[in-house]
Amino acid sequence: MKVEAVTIREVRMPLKYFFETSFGRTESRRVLLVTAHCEGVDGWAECVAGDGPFFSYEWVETAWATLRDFLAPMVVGTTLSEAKESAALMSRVRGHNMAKAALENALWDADARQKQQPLWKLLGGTLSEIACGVSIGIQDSHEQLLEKIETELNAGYQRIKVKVKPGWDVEVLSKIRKRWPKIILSCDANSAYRLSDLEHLRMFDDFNLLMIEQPLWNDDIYQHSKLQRELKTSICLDESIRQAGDAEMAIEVNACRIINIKTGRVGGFSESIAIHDLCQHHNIPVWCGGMLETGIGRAHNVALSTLPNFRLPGDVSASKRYWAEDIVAPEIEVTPRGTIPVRDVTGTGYEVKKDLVQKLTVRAETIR
Ligand code: OSB
Ligand code: MG
Repeated sequence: MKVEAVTIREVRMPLKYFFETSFGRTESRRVLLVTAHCEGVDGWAECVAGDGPFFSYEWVETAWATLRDFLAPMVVGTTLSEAKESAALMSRVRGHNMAKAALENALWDADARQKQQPLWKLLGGTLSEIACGVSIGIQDSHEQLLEKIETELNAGYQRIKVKVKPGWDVEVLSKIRKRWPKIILSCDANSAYRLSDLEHLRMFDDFNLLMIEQPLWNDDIYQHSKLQRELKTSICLDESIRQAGDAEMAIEVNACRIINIKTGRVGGFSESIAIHDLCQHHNIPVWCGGMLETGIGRAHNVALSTLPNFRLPGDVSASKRYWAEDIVAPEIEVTPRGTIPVRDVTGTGYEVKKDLVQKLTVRAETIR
């Protein structure tokens, strides 16, 4: 498959509801989309970089510049027999995983379409239905949060994850547990605590949580290993795992018992698969994280979640929780038992609504 050109574009999409984490509130998204033009077939992917360097150092502008000036020129004009070969072509660029993932995954999408295969099969998936949970942000009041949880439980979601930070944690978790003693519940701190908060974090052990996600600093593994020794609750790492080597270290030093895989954070599907396989080998369950994706990134998350060690419900939920109108058809929908059945068709099974994307585009550049 020859990579003839790459288009990068930015679309703007307002979220239905704001999404707040310990690092800030998002009301509307600037989304960078990548299209790989390959001999009559277009592959699409979404870059998960946010509006600012808050989840990680990457944001829309660094991803745009890195794709335009370095990554796209490294693959345009080359001929690949498999999309994963693109990772080696881009490896001279250090970091910038979200930018790399967008281009690599657009090539996987194109590759699947060229080979007329479902993307999930090309990735090595085996599950025919994926398990879904929801991630619920910090709200203006406890009552609002409880109401949101109720809505999502009624919709059938299998696991509730709430965002926590100092001042929005123990009291909230205790109210949730009182009302729903049996649901599968977890929390995500997005690096809001320090090891010196140990005595406070011990209180989380009272709530029978499935996990506490990324309690400590965003690139730390060592201190998480000290914390995991002191807690009953399993730690799950998100931000700290940027490549398979990080997962290897985290497992070796017992810094976590669960790993969240986000293809954007780790640089694309090939590194996601490497981490998946490593975790499977060490009997560490993984689940697929989310980054408030449009249907394009969401469809990729569905495909990735079909690999066999995705044993816990992911943050892969329905389009309508985020968007008035999604940019793919059909939209991503979740069954009343909290699953997404995988579509057994070529590509992702979700087609990009090109006219709508065009209307939402604020800038685009093609690298030939
Ligand atoms: O840490 O998982 C996270 C959203 C933005 C940045 C970081 C995270 C999240 C989520 C959202 O939790 C999950 C979703 O897309 O539904
Ligand atoms: Mg997280």
